[in-house]
Parts: sequence; structure tokens; C-alpha cells
Amino acid sequence: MAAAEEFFPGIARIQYEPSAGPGDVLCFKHYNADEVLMGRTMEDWLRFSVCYWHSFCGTGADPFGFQTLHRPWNEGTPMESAKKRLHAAFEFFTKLGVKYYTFHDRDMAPEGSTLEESNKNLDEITDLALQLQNQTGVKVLWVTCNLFAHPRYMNGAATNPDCHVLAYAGAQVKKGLDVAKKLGAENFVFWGGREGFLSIHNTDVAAELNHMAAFFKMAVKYKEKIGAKFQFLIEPKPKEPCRHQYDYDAMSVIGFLKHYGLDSHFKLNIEPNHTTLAGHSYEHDIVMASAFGMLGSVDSNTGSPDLGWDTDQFPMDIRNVTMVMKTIIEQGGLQPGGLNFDAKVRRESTDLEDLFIAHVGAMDAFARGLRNAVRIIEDGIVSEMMKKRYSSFSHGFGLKVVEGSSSLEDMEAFIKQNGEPKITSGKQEKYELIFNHYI
Ligand code: XUL
Ligand code: CO
Repeated sequence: MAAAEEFFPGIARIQYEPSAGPGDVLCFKHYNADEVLMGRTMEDWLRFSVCYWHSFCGTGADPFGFQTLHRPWNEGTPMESAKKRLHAAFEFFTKLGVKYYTFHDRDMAPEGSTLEESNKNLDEITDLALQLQNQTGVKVLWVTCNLFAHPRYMNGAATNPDCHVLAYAGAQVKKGLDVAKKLGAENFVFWGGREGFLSIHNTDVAAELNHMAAFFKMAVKYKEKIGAKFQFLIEPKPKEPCRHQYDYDAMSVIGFLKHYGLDSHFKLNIEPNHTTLAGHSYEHDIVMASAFGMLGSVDSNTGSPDLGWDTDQFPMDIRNVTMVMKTIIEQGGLQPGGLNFDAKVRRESTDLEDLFIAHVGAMDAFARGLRNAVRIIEDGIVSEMMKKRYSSFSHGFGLKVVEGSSSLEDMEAFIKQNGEPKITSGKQEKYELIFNHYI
């Protein structure tokens, strides 16, 4: 193949330079891919992924302002720029040293005027993607279908009141699953941005949820039919673009999946900026999903606590990422999921190098979070305190509760014998103080 155009001239492969100074921003000071911690390399614990839509399709436009990011790959016809974009993306992945990427069908290849034309575009561009994957060793963390941007989906895709639209979404997902299999994707994501409602007055909630479950069941069946092995993931978000989205947060999605008997086929892709939009703390849904054995992957980003929308900023807060990594280590890792940077540089960050700086900063933040979490876990002080806190459940009456062999009558007898429980401190400040020691 002819030498491709270089899109990031002057930027070489990002290296690990632990003694670099504060102003050196194009090197890792903490992320050392091959370093082994708790039996696994940093690369394997973190499984970083770059997202295609923000980093290569983003233009910086917002509802109040025009494009600010003028990228050299966004030139020519839609198919020409789709190819240039792919070359630019693979140059970026390899220079950054990230092994995974994620994309929507429609950010990889332009939508045509018919389903057949869209599929043909996708075939052509994914042929090139496969070639570049084989050349570089970069892999697909997950594929998803864009079932929210086209006007046909304005009233929903799987939950649209018109089954003609639902059929279009189904046809699009069928192709998306074929593409995911072709590229060896390790996961497949469903994010239902328009699966919800603006007004309860015109919405039959029960019917829409039934339709969404039927849609997922068809996807499960087709995945089995084509023999695909990727993990299905649902990404919760409470609102935006809908006023209310059915996949509100981790617990809503888990309840939905269990209600419809779909829980063995899906896990969750948790995006912390969505979690905070739902009114929870940053790590809340990661912890909740993990507690149910349903944490599959993380769309790693952050919002601004003072803003009410999805700002998709790069995760740079060491406290937050330490909490996330502690949960991930405690569940034994994220594989086949990963940490996908569903994050965009600000529309004011207009230099090409800002794309690198943003990713380097977030990767280094996560490397620090990983190191902190490993120290917390290996020191064992917090886990010892927790063990003690719940120790009454390890024997006697508490153990009977855990095993499900106690009754209300037993409880009454226990209280008659033992009387009032003693007041025990929750020690919150002690936990906080100890946590801060590791940050
Ligand atoms: C939207 C969002 C999406 C999904 C994929 O808020 O996070 O980009 O991650 O559709
Ligand atoms: Co996301």
C-alpha cells in the first residue's frame, strides 16, 4: 500500500517518561503499558479505547456556535473523507499506543439514501478498517448502531410508535451485528438515546417497553444465528435527548433485563457523566452494576457538576478514577470490556495536538488511579475494616440470614434473648481519611 498521508506530523509515538517535568505533556508519566501490577499488565487492567465519533467526527459545533475544529481528514466527498478519517484514526491509535477503538455504524461510513446504499458504504469502509486493524494490531472494543440521529428515529427506534421505524432499526442492527463480527469486535453496545419520551400524554410506556424487549430478543437470536461471541452491553442514560429515557441508570436497566429474562445476555456499559446526570455520585453506577455482576465496560469520561448536560469531558480527577479502578480490580477486570474514552476535546481546544494531550492526560490519570487502587487493596486496611463492620453476618444468627434460613419468628426470639443492639460507629471520616492517604 502506498505510504498514507501523515495527519499528525511532528508527533511521534508517545513514550513512558516517569521523570518528565510538569510542562511535558506528550509523554506518559504514570502509564507504563507493560508494567505488571497484581499479576496483570497495566495495559490489560486498563484496556483503553479511543472513540471514533468525538475524536474523528467531532467538529466543535454546539447549539450556539459553528464548527471550530477543522480536521484535515474531513475533506472530499463523504466516502473520501470516511477513508481519510480511518487512516488518521489508525495513525492516532498507534502513536498513542491504544489497542482498541469504538464506533457507530454511521460515523464509520456515511448513510446512503437507502438501506442497501448505507450497507454498501459500510462494507467498503469496513474492508479498509479490517486491513488497517490487521496491519497495526488495533482491535474493536465495541460497535454500536446510531439509532438516534436520523429524522426517522425522532420518536424512538425500538420504542417508536410506528413498527415501520422499528423494522428499519432492526434491519440496521442486523447489519451492525454482521459488521461487528467481521471486525472481531469484543462487545456490541445499545444506547437508547431516543428510547423514552418527551411527553407521557402521548406515550404507552408498557407497550414501548414490551417492544424494546422484543427488539433485544431478536438481536440475541440473530447474534446466536451468526455465531458471534461478542458481549452485548446496554448503556444507561437518564435523559438527553429524551426528557426521560427508559435506560435511566444501572438499576433501571438491570430491572428491565431481569423482568424480561434478558439478563444473561447483556451487561452494562456505564458512562459516569450519565450517572451524574441521573443525580448519582460519579462511581455509583459502576459500583451498582458490578455488585450485580453486570459491569461489562466503562465509557470513561466526566461531566461538570455545575452543568446539567452531558459534557463528555476527559476523565482527569484522580479520586474518581481511583474509585472506578478499585471496583474494576475487585471484580477481576473488565475484559472483554474496557475503558472507552467517550470524551471530546472542548470546542476551544482547536489544535490537533490537543487530541493527544487529552488522551495522554486521561490515560495517566487512570494509571494513577490503578496504582492507588492496587495499594488500597494490597494494604488491606479498608477491606479489614469492612470485614469487621459486617462480621455479625459470618456466624450464628447473621449467617442464618445470609443463608436464607431465618424467619421473623427467629428474629423475635433473638431480640427477646439479646435485647437492644449496641450503637456502633459508621466511621465515615476514618474511611475518608484513609482513602485520601492513597490519592
Ligand atoms: C451518548 C453516548 C453515546 C453512546 C454510544 O450520550 O454516550 O455516544 O456511548 O451511542
Ligand atoms: Co457513551
